[in-house]
Amino acid sequence: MDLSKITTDGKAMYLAYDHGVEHGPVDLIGRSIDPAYILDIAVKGGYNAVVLQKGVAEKYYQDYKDKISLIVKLNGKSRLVEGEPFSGQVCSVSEAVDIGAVAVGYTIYLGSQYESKMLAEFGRIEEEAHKKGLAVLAWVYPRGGAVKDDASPEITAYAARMALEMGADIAKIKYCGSEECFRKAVEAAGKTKVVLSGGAKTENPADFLEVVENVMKAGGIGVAVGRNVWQSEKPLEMTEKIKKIIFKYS
Ligand code: FBP
Repeated sequence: MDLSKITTDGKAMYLAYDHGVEHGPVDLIGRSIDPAYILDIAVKGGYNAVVLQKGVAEKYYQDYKDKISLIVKLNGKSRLVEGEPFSGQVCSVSEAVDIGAVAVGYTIYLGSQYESKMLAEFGRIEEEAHKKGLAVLAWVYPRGGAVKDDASPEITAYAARMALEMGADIAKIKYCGSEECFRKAVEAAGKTKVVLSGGAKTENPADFLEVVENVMKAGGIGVAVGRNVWQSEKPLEMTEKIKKIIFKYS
């Protein structure tokens, strides 16, 4: 799969903004409630792509379509539902193409009681997206009653491997605490590239930058970051710092 529309020199920096679905407006502090604010950061910051749900993409992306690539997230769930996590498809691949997407994303909750439904749905999406020439990103998050430690080295490598086995071009996984642990996940992902899923904003920005550094040293190709950038008072400064780390590994 040609990833040139969503990478630079094999490296990737994505601005994730699907939190309105996953977490609700509580995350969208201050100006970040406005999708145009985020799209401006994505363009000015030189991100490889922005990640949006279809509604925001339909209403806001058209003004930016010549300036930045779009990854449409095809499934989603709110944080309000209790019990085993399931995130069902809410947007088709064709709809994503019509909105202007060059890639699609889908979350698989590895270990959930509903894992098989998500894997089956992901499989259909992956087939159609690849036939249409779109790259496929798998958010693989270990979650549910069967998952005792969602950041253990073993489960993180399992998440990365699942992305490879399912045909994803890029695995978006959480940090497992060290460069060494992340390297094992990157190894497990084989030819599937690995990006870091940012996580909650750290109190000290340097802590997040250290994670990015470790991810790159471990062989990751970059980050899909949300809150650590757009919840920052200086999102473009933060972007520059992240970019410097990622692209020094080119
Ligand atoms: P952040 O960098 O803000 O963590 O964004 C990454 C992301 O995967 C988003 O795409 C998604 O909305 C959110 O995290 C989901 O996080 P979780 O399911 O862990 O609450």
